[in-house]
Amino acid sequence: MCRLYYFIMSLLLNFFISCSEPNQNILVDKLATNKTVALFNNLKSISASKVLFGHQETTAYGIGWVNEGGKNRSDVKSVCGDFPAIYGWDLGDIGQEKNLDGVPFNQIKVLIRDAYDRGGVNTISFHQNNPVSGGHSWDTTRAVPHLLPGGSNHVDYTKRLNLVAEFLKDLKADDGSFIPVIFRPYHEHNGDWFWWGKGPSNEEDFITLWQFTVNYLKNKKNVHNLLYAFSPDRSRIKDAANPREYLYGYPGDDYVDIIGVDNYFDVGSHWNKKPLKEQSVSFINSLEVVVKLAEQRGKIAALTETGLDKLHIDGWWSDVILAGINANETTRRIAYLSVWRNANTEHFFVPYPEHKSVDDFIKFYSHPITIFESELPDMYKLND
Ligand code: BMA
Repeated sequence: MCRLYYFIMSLLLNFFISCSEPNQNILVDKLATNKTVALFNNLKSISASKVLFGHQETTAYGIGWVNEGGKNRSDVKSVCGDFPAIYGWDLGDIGQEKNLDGVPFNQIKVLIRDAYDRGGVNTISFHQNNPVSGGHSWDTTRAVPHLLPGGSNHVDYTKRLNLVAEFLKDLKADDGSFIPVIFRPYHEHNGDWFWWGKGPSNEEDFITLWQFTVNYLKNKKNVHNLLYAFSPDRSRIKDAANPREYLYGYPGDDYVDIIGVDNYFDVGSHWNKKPLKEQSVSFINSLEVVVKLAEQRGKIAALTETGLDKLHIDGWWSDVILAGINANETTRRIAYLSVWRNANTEHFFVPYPEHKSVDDFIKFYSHPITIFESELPDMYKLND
């Protein structure tokens, strides 16, 4: 009995010592750069009490303007005076001059670096063209098995990954170090709308593709500035409170740093026929589930995409999004939320000057739980 007691105590003690050891690299990439490890640690510690706000392609264009180089502008900054803390980008159409939304890749590199220099955090998604048909991401021609080792398009796929690696390794800070990036390559994979999704691909092949991609980037191409984010889509999860459904296609703890969810569905989407009050319960459930799944695995939880296109619900920032993330001790522990792009007046997710939701957005911005760029601590410093 006594020996068992000491055995259990020593196990517990070792567990607590290993948890408190500073700067342990528990990332997917054991060779991740110090700044990448620091970004993970800082996101984790900040998530205990704050939520970072993000916006897709925020400094590339907005309503009524397109950045052609020079001073950074952002609709977020125009309405609240601060940049978002998280900057979303996309590598769709890599190999061409501009990405799928018309932003030149060379400009994306500059804007990523500008964001980093100001202390912001960059995340990159990949609306990747269908490598088999040559169509866009939404072309569901069967592709995934052909990209795997031995498949007819495998070599082409590695060539595409070489372009991705080249892009990521071009992201250099003034001191010559690589700029860390949250990479989110195959998002919403439990939906059937992308060629890598459920239906066009089976789960096993999807997992093999994810694992191959991660191993190729880090082991073959020596890309060591990435945190890997996994993000199923809430609309294809029947029960928002059921953790098992979020893990469809989960490639394993060795392949994921950030467990997220894309949730437009519970925040006023026209696809969701339930009243907003009921949606809000599911929204809270979805945040609770990702926080728990992430914490059980030592990962970071995030609301990797959300938003209300055209912001047509009055008070949406306070009553829907803020109310959800600030609902309880658990929901507050998501590290960040990111909303989609401001393409034009028919497709936008943050207010622009004079839009009717500006005041409400400022309430969201001013709330103590939300963090914008100027409030960030040094996200790239290793603390001991
Ligand atoms: C979608 C829309 C499209 C865009 C795509 C990739 O949600 O915004 O217009 O091309 O994302 O950014």
